[in-house]
Amino acid sequence: MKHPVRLERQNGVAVIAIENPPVNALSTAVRRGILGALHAALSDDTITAIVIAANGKTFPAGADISEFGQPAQEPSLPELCDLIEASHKPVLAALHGTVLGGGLEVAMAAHYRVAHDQTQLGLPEILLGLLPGAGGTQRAPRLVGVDMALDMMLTGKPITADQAQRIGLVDGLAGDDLRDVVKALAAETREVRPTRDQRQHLLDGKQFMARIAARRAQLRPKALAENKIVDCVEAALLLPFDAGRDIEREAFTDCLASPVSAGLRHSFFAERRAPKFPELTQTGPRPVNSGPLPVNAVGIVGGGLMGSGIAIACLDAGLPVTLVEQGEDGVTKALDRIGAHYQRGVETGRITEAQGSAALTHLTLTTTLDALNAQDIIIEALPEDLELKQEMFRKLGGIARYGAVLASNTSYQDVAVLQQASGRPGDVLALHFFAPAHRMKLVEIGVPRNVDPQAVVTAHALTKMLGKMPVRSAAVPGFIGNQMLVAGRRAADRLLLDGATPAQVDNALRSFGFPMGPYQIQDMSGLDIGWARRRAQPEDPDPRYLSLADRMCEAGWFGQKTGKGYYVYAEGERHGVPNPDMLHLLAEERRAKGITARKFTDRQLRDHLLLTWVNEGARLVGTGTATRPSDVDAVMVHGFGYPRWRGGPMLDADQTTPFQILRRIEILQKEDPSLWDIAPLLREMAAERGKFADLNEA
Ligand code: 3H9
Repeated sequence: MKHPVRLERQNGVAVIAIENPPVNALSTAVRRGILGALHAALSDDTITAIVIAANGKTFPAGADISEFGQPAQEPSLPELCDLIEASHKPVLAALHGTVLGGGLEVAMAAHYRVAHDQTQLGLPEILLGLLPGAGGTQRAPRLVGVDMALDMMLTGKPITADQAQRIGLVDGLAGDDLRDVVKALAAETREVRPTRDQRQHLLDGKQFMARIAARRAQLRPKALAENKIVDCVEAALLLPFDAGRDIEREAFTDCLASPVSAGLRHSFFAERRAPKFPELTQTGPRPVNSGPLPVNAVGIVGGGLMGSGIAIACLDAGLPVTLVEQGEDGVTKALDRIGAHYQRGVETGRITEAQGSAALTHLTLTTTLDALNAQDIIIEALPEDLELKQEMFRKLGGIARYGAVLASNTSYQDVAVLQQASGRPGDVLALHFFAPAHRMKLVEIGVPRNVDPQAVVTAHALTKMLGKMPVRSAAVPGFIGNQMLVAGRRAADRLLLDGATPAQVDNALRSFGFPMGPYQIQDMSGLDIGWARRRAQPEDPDPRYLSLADRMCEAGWFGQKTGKGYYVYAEGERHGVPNPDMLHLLAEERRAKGITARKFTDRQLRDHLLLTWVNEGARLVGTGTATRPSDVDAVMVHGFGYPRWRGGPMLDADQTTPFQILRRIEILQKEDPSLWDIAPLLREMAAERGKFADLNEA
């Protein structure tokens, strides 16, 4: 492997150049390289000053997150930063790109900092449930003052180079000649300026403590990293530098060991792993008719909620959209819906009037399907009716240009049927947007057998252009997300049958960190949707099938839209109180099935659902529907509000161990055999004492 740090000497200046793509993370090899280069520069009498710089797109964007949790390797980043600061020769940092976390801590340990004018600088450790652990909590307040230091650490938001210069975080700015500018400056610099000795922001102790007290009062007592950050910054004032840094070290270790950090770090990598489709290593996107991008024009069929949302996502990305609706009425409704979205944006100040109008100029609404003869990709967003969709794919197969990708936004129809209907199976796949499509990041790409990999890469490229997170799923009905959802709902219904109430289940999941419970969500999206689907399918023969939702729909209770569902809603209210008539129906159904209601604790309810998701996730990975366990987690987090800081059910399974999970499911299986069909992969994992994480990189 190429050495990730090089030392160059020129005119008495030593340049320590870091090269560890993609983001120059401060891995063990990089830290060792910097240390070696530093020693060499310090012991070379011809060298009067040292520059730390990086090749590639950025100065280090932080410590190497993938090394966290592994045994610590020398030199640690805090030690390295201390050595840089203690250098008897001036050290200057040449900053560009995204100077984040440990990268900024290295820069703050240097004596002088010059940044390219487009640099972003930040301390985003909090987004990983951590705090700056390489002296950042001690050096930042000394350089920029208590308020700015706390802002950067508690929000994790980067600041611009201009701002950094204004607040004194960097000493100067440069353009593309950054490296030369810093080298020239270094050649003239003789004085060292350790940050630890800077005291101007610590002089007014009373004011400093008042700011600390104010911030502390705003924090939730349980927010570990946030509270530790404030403690450490307080220590920067009250204690000598080394003592403050020791406190920081301990706090960092505590945060690193916390489940919240484990969950957030897992999510960080899961989100970056999910878009890695095998097709991307095989081929590129389809050739386009004209235009510089992999997708230059989009067609959409159907302007309902989903179609309009997808159109908005495309328009926001600057893509021309041709949307086909049935009849003038359909066109008007779609235009109203999309127009209202931009109008709201203008009213709330999210966009300017000019931006709203500009987006709409890229929209063509028509009733003529033939208008879709030149687009690079056509997305069908019709109601979930297989015959309707089949008919549409038959037509699109004849209309779409040669090489166009035909995508269905179906949630649970069989894509193979649509492939066949189109007469061009290699062009057809599913693009399953989550609602509202213009806001939700997640898009499942349902990849059917015998689709052309180029079509998959084109669909993937579109999702990236829209700023979405694509997750690959085999094109089986329900993909990953809806299969997880259905499994969870079925398990939740069993809990109702056995004695829980919808409000109890909802509360249990909310206290776990979900924004809403499953029954609240069903009330919000409309109970009639699931009802229509169930009626189109053969009846569930399971004697323990809960027909409560069907009975409610028969009574005309569709949730919020009818004011009554699992909850009853006062006019215009989104929060309801449990529907007593629903509870009555539930009690009746239990009686009819001879079930005596029992009591559940929140924890039992939650565990039951978690075990269900793990089992279903293992099944989806085992059958190849999901590429890897962390994709299941990414879908749960970004599709269904599973708390991101918990990582997802598959991480949870690893933390509990698959072996323990299996034991617990086996106990539940004895009580309710028809609910639990144990996934073979879970059994394998348990037998091998393995972890799902082992499959993530495979
Ligand atoms: C820290 O520094 C702790 C210290 O205070 C104390 C230590 C004692 N490590 O996001 P992208 C990989 S905590 C390892 O797609 P972009 C990423 O996985 C750290 N890997 O690109 C991906 O890999 P792959 C504080 C990292 O251009 C590739 O780089 N720093 C790291 O959209 C490209 O990433 C942070 O929290 C890392 N630190 O965005 C910054 N960072 O290609 C975290 C990235 O195999 N990083 N990777 O999938 C970011 O915010 C964004 O990656 C960044 C680039 C803005 C830098």
